Amino acid sequence: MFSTSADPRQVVASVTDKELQQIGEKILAGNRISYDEGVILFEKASLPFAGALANWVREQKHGHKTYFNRNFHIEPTNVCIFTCNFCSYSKLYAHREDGWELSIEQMMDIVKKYDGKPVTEVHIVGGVHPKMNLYYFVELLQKIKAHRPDLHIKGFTAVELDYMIRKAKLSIEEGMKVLHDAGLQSLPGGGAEIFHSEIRDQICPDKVDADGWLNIHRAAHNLGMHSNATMLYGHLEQYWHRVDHMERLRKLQDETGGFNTFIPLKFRNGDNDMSNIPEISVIEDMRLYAIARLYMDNFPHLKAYWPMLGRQNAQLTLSFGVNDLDGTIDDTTKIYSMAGSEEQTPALSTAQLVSLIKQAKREPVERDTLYNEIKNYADIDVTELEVNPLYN
Ligand code: V47
Ligand code: SF4
Repeated sequence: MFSTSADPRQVVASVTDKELQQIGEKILAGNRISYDEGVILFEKASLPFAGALANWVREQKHGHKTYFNRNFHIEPTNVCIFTCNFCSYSKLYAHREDGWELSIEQMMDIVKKYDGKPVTEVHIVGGVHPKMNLYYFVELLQKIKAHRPDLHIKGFTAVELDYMIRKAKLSIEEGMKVLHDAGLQSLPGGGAEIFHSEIRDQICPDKVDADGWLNIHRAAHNLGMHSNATMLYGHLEQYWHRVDHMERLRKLQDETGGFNTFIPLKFRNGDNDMSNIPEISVIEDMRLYAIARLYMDNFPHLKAYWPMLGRQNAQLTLSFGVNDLDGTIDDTTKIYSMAGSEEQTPALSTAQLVSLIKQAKREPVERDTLYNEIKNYADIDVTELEVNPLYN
């Protein structure tokens, strides 16, 4: 139905660099590329080369399907005991009067705002508040589930989980079980940043380390939960740090199979302690998405988070391996607007998301958190959606 790309066989056959040609042939034969080959791709692959291959892989896996969901976020607090240098969002506990701290009742009011609306997921992520403990969130999870049992709860980064579980003096396995029993169904991918200590020690020295992050996701997968994984790129890291990060995730995925989606997050430099670092170019963004699609062969999905990239660049990623654009969000997150994203009030109606995907000549499919298909919009006229209040 749709096609945007060059024939990858021709692109590989005509490349003059022998190393790149061998890597391209390996990918076209369906074989996994190595760590060294990942680094070579970052060092040498042009955007058309990486893009043609990534688009081919994407179409092998998903055809033209591009997934999104109908979701909203709850950000319980932006008060945080940690001091990640890239964070534009958090306030230290000593300055908590400049931030927000939502009570269970206030968070339930947000959930109730969506009564009767066809959202399928609530995404709960915030700062690490020293007074919001595991049992506070157990109560929140139980209340959300009692109010709306069909709403899938995807919540808490490994950073928040590590702190609340350790503070409750439970093992990671015990803590995850308590939260799962209370209604937590999936984990978002945040807090991964860059795993390698050479970079992690410079950008977020005090929060959970790579092994801690991976252990929490392993424990969730062992309980039958699914999760996502992010990578914060485009700051101090070198190419090999990115490949090292992806390699650790790929290994865990080989072991558990519990990851749904890999989400590269572009570093935005607005109003944080790393504002002196320039943001990288859109060409480098697209190369990164393409190479991530080629490297993360056991991750079913690659997501571009549109509130962070902006709508137009998110559309562009659909030609470079991406097959998921997250959700409608409904202006319920502040993390990226505070870091300088173009999207100051991130909200898209279903009709807007569908037409954004159609403009990129892809097939919009609404999914739930676990990628069960809810509705395929390929043959639905966008103007029909615009007049139906259920899609606005
Ligand atoms: O871990 C913070 C990132 C993450 C900045 O799993 C920044 O579906 C760029 O994890 N520039 C939290 N990024 C958000 C997150 C997430 C978002 C959307 C979907 C999912 C999912 C997960 O936000 C943090 C950090 O990597 N972040 N500050 C910044 N200045
Ligand atoms: Fe806290 Fe998360 Fe910001 Fe780090 S990125 S300071 S853990 S809110």
